[in-house]
Amino acid sequence: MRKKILAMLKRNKDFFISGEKISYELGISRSAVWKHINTLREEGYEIESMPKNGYKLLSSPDILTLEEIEEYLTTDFIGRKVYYLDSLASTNMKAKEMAFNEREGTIIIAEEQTKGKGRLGRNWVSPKGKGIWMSIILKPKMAPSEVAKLTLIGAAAVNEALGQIGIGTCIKWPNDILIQNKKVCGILTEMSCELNMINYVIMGIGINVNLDREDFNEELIDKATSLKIVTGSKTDRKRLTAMILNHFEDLYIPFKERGDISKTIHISRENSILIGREIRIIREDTEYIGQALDIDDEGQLIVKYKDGKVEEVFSGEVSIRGLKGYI
Ligand code: BTX
Repeated sequence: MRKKILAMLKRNKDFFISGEKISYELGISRSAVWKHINTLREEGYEIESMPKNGYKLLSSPDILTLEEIEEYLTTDFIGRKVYYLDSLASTNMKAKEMAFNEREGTIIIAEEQTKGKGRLGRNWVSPKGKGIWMSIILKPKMAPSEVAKLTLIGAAAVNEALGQIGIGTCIKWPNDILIQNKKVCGILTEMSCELNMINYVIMGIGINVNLDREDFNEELIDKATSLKIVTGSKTDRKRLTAMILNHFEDLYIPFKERGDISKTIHISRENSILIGREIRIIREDTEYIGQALDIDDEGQLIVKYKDGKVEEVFSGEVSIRGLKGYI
């Protein structure tokens, strides 16, 4: 019922809607309407009430529920079901617990993560209410070896969404988005599979939206940034969340249906921070130095080593760093 009242208020945004009308249309008493209005106020919705005119929605809280993001969503199935939680250890961990019973496209979003995960057991700083910390459950029917390409789709989607709101970014193949050489977004793709079949894939996306410098510790401040630090103002997390999901679905559908990843590869190449640069490739404990030449049509990084040998590097197996510290 709370949902229906909120939907009515949103439909009539900027106008008063009488308590009588709400109670009549939803078949509940005026006092029940009042109770729900108060619950909404406790959640942060600013609702004006006037004895003769009824209720008017003045503003909505900065939260990432489906109700808040759906007005910007243009997707068919990505993000059409949202689990929104105040705090979680990690949205990827939660998504893995739920994935078997959830349909493709369901997302888990948390306002904070207390044990946010990066790749290879690293951590991901995820303070409350300031970022977009979300995981998308995917169930593509393809060989497990294809999954690395999904990370590129995630990165391309974030790059496109940020471009749409006027923020230029670079993609550090395969899973980071950088602004001014600092990491603003990381992607962690995890999967459960049989020999030839994927059970599910979890695409975890973490974006530093409205984090302040103080949110990063000393170690991170030189290599991490946020949209707020870069632009000097707050970014609307709801709209950005929806835009990422919109772009993700646009890039994911051709890949899932026809194996077509060409648009993603184009975006990855055009915005690559690595192509043309000297890089360090870290494979297990060994470091190699080479030059990133290109990203091929399969999404692999083509590297030329000092001895002239050219190799295609598969994303799952390496970490990449700039020659002079972090890129
Ligand atoms: P990564 O292993 O490439 O990056 C992790 C490294 O990045 C850390 O070791 C640290 O140096 C640095 N780092 C930690 N937190 C931040 C931050 N907020 N901003 C910039 N740099 C940071 C990247 O792994 C993949 C991250 C995925 C995060 C999402 S959030 C939603 C989902 N749930 C979950 O637990 N993880 C994913």
